[in-house]
Amino acid sequence: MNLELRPEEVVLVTGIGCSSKITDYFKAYGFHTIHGRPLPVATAIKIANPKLTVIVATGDGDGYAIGMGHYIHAIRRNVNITMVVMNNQVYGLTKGQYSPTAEMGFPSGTTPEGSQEHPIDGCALALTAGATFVARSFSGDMKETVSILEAAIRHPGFALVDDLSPCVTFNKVNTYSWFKENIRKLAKEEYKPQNRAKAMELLLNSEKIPVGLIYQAEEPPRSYEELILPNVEEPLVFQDLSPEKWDYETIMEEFE
Ligand SMILES: Cc1ncc(C[n+]2csc(CCOP(=O)(O)OP(=O)(O)O)c2C)c(N)n1
Ligand SMILES: [Mg+2]
Repeated sequence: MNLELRPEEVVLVTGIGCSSKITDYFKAYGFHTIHGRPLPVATAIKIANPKLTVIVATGDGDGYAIGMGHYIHAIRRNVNITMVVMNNQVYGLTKGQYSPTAEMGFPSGTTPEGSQEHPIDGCALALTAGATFVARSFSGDMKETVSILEAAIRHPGFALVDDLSPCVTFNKVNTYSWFKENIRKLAKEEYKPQNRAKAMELLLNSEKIPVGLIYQAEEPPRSYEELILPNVEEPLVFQDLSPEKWDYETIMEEFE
């Protein structure tokens, strides 16, 4: 990647899962949190020090099942972080139970006769919650994945990358060769990702799974930390937030 970021400028925040173990292999700050909770921790880190590049790495179970409440709300808050969901359509760490992205009919330990639940699409949910950057990558295409991750990290606002990452141990249906047959790489000449409604239509109506940049707002609004912090140029710890600086009279005028 060409981001020219030093390890001490980056924090990787993960939950629990095979995917979330990535903090152990990543040369930067890492916070391996608890199941489904990397987003609130990442939000707090970004607010405490907006100069840091904060990346959440998670799984489809961690991010879209137990973490789903945080998902929608972190997106609508538009915290300037990148979330990468390693979507293998199973709970890999706990030995292959079906997840919210598992296809209808998917056989697993907890669904021996096939899942009878409809899968969710993390990209479509992110679009409806107001995300200003939504992409889908395929881990079998390293070059494209790297370029999508780079664009996501550069994006000023919440960025989602749903990375199709086959689990070679517990998902014998959605394999690398299955994806090669079933994805459609978005060509820059034929698809323009600046329209939210068109992006939704693409996700809902494509026969094959669209892979690439699905939506990016041309003029993203100010991020959550820019809206709530007096100064995003230095960490909160160096800012003078002492009560004597507060202007009580102006604050009280609101309640008169
Ligand atoms: C509160 C809580 N509930 C359940 C678990 C058990 N558990 C650990 S990882 C996991 C699912 C992981 O799936 P995913 O996020 O898709 O990661 P993967 O291993 O597939 O990469 C579950 C249910 C837990 N650790 N904590
Ligand atoms: Mg998983």
